[in-house]
This record gives sequence, structure tokens and C-alpha cells, in this order.
Amino acid sequence: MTASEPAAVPEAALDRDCTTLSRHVLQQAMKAFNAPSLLSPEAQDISAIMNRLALAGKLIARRLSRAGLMAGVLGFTGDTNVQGESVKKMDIYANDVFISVFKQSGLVCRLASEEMEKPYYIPENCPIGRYTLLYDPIDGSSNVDINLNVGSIFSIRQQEGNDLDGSARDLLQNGRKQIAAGYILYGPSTVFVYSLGDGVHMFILDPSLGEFILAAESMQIPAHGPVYSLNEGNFWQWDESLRDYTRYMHRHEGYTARYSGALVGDFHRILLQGGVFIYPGTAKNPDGKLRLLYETAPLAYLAEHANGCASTGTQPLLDFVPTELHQRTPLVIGSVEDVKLVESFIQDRGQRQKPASAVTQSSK
Ligand code: P6P
Repeated sequence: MTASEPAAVPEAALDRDCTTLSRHVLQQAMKAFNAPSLLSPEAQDISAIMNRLALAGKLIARRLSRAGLMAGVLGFTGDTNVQGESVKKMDIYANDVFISVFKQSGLVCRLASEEMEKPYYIPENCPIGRYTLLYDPIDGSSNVDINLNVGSIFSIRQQEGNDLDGSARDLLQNGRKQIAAGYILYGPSTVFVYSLGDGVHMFILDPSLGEFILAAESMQIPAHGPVYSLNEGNFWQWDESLRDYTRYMHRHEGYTARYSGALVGDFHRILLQGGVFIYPGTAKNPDGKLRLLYETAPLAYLAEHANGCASTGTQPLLDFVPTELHQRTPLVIGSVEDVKLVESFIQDRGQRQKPASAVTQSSK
């Protein structure tokens, strides 16, 4: 190579750097909506929505990266939210970021969030935008003050009817009504994972470009994985079937427990490596802690589109019909074999189904 000739950049590396989230979503949207061209309104709309979500992710990632250095980022506001949980300052900041990025967007008429009792309406958008964003702005916010991973979870639905009374009753439908879902994981790198119903795709934020760059397409959850993820601190509050399952995990080789206290991080591990995440109901809270419309249903949508599965323990999670906006459900999600094993303890109790690939150790 002479001094005047540019260094040959491998084609693949250049192409990969050019596969940004916005380019990828437009191609996916064409397929999802059987759109004749990139210019079809639906493809353009969903692409613009995803780009606004990416902007929200960048703004939240930036604030998290400086959390320990800025006043007013860490700690609690002193309020409690509709869930009865203490609100972190970061919860409110992130919630407001999502609202701000969709104002003047003309795309989203309603936003339903873990942090807001009722949906937030953007009136100027409502005559135009037929989309509703359902989101958990910061999932796992107890991790913020200790610099561990947190995430944002989102789900997009199309509004049905005019919702003139502001009851948003059309949102009380099962998870198969979602047209898109995903999450942003704020960890050592900021990761954006989404699906429009044709595969699950992962992007990593390149801060030097300010772009989310494609890292993996059409991700597949392995049929079985070594990880089981649940909070054993609640052991004595569970139904006996979950205690039996946990004892089974303790007695058999090939399993390892991982639990971060943030659903998005624990799910992301399972998306990449396989295994199962469980948040069961307890005697005190039979429906468990996690919320359907903006936590368990979006992740169940991703799990199913990555050849995994998700259930309440007794029915496919995407079939569950909520009765209220902040409906909770138990969650069993991840590798098909591992979810089925949990279900076998819940549904048949003693009828243990050993996964094909699990290795058993002589019982102690
Ligand atoms: P526990 C965070 O508050 C959250 O909603 C999920 O992100 C997480 O998986 C779960 O609750 C942790 O709850 O009861 O184990 O502390």
C-alpha cells in the first residue's frame, strides 16, 4: 500500500458499521407490514418510532453514565408510584424522557408506564398517531445506585377505536396484539434489542458514532441452558411446586443460579445463553410482582420470536388477557425445555420431566 492509497477497510466491517438500527428497522418494517416500499406509511411510522426509542435510550444511557457525578440522579424522590414502590429519581427522569421524545413526533397518542397510574395522552398526536407506547422506563432501578445493569422495556400497540373516554380499554387485550417490543439494556455497553415479529435483533451503541450498530440478527434462545434465575429469598412464600423445582435444581448437575435484581439483564443472559427466568406468585401476591403490559408481555413476545417461550406457569403468557392497565402476572420465560420443566412441577407436581440435555447426579 503506498502512502497515497487509503487503507483497505474490510467490506464486512464497513457494511456492519453501516447497518444502523434505523436502516434495519425500515427493512424489517417492510416485511412486517408487507409494505411495497420503504416509503409505505406503516414502515415509515414504525421506523420513526424505533428511532425515537433509540434516542430515549441514548439520553438515559448518558445520564446513567454520569449518575455518580451529577446531583439529583441517584436516590429516591420520596414518593411512591402506583405500584406502591418507592420512586427513584432516575425512574422519573427516564419516564419524562420517553414522553419528551414522542411529543411533536405525530406518532404516539398514548403512553402507558409503570410510573403513571393513567395513560399519558399527547393530544396533538392523537388525530394522526394511532400508536400506543407501553413501557417500563427503568426496570430494576434498585441497581442504579450501585452501578449495576438496568433496562427500559417497551411495547408498541395500535390503538383500536377512539378512546374518547380516556379509559384506554383497548389496551386490555392479550400480548399477541403487540406489533413491536423490545428493551434497552444499560450495562457495560448499551444494547438495543427489538422484534417486529420476524426475528429478534440486537444492536450495540457505538458512542463514537452515536448510532446503534447491528450485532446479531434473528437470535435464537437455545432449547436448553444451564441458568435458572429466580429470587430464592422468597422460597418460603412460594407454592410447594416451586420449592420442589428449586430442590430439583440443587440436586442436579448442569444448572447454575444467576439473579441480578433487574429483569432485563436476567432475560438478556437467557436470550443469549439459554435457561429460565422465573418470578412466581407468592401467598401474599398470587399474581407475582411483574407487570404484564410493559414488562412480561414484551419479553414474552421477544422470547417466542427467538424460539423460546413464556408462560404464567399455567398458560402461554401472550394469551393472558389483563383486566386492568397495571395487571401483574407470574412469569416463567426462556428456553423451551427449561420452561416446560418448571411447568411440569406447577401443573403435575410429582411428574418431573427431565430435559433431554440435563445431566442427573445420583440423588444425595
Ligand atoms: P425482587 C425490579 O424491581 C423488578 O421489577 C425486576 O426488574 C426484577 O426482576 C424484580 O423486580 C426483582 O424483584 O423481589 O427479586 O427484588
